[in-house]
Amino acid sequence: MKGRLLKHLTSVGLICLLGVVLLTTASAATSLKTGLKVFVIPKNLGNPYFTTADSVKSGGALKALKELKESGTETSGTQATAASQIPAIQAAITKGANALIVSATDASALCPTLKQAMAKKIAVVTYDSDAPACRNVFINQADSKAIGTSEVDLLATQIKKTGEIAVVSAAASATNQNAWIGFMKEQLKKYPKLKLVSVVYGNDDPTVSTQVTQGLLQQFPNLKGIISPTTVGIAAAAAVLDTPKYRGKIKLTGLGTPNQLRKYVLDGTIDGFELWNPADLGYLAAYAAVNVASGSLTGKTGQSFTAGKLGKYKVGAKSTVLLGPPFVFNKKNIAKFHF
Ligand code: RAM
Repeated sequence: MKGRLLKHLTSVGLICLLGVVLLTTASAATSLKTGLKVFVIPKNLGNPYFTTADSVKSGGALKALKELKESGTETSGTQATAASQIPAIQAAITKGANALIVSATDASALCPTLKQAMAKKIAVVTYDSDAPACRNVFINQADSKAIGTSEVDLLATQIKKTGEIAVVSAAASATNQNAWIGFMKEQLKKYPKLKLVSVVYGNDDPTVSTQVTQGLLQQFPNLKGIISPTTVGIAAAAAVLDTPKYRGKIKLTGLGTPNQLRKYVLDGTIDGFELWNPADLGYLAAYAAVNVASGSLTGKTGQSFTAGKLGKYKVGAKSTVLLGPPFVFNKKNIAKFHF
């Protein structure tokens, strides 16, 4: 008798549990709208970093949008400039976008257009490079201070804390690079024998980045190190330094992708560089954008949301969500990474 009752109670319990599970899954799924038109707008098209951040194949933003049953489109200009990017944002608004996921080439130049979008109740999420005054939420790849500080520390160790150094950046208007360079300058105060002699801008364009790197080598014959906090810049600078004259003599570090820099790490042009997982950044941004467009996220500090396979994230200060810490790639680990 007791045994039967127990069996009965267990099955009732199981049925209840199943009900609860079904209910929670249903409510989690129905709280997000489907069929939304979401436009992913990187700084520029054709930059492998953004291809990884955005594409279905790598598991980036468009993959997340597919999972959520939204209609996702990647669009931008071919150059990493506001003039090239703004028409793509405007076109997305005209096409009836419900959400925009934007890496800002120039926060102040983009703001009027992004504000127009927000006035139309379009969710605006920035990722990678912020436009703080004109978006709902910013998905930050890594703590800006940690990026700036660690880049300086990496180079300082490589050149024994002494000598002239320079920065090869992206566009002069880029919010992300400018924030990182600001923290680099702070950190340099700890190294009195390191002298930052120049910051040059390659505009996330391979040709311009090559030219400005060559210019640095001519102008500063005693240069000991370069930091390039842009995947386009560091790849171009590495190609310039990959000759017997400079290889290993002028140290290069910064932010790059393993696929673009593998060769230079293996041949000794680069000792170590940093990045995060760009695909995870895009994926997280897409979940945030759909949550904002569905009304379940406003960007208030302390709110949280679930980003599919990445799990739960909390909104921090200034409506910012942090992906995680940067990661250092070197000869020992680069073989494991394929993006
Ligand atoms: C380039 C872009 C991007 C930046 C990376 C590190 O691809 O400038 O905005 O985050 O480098």
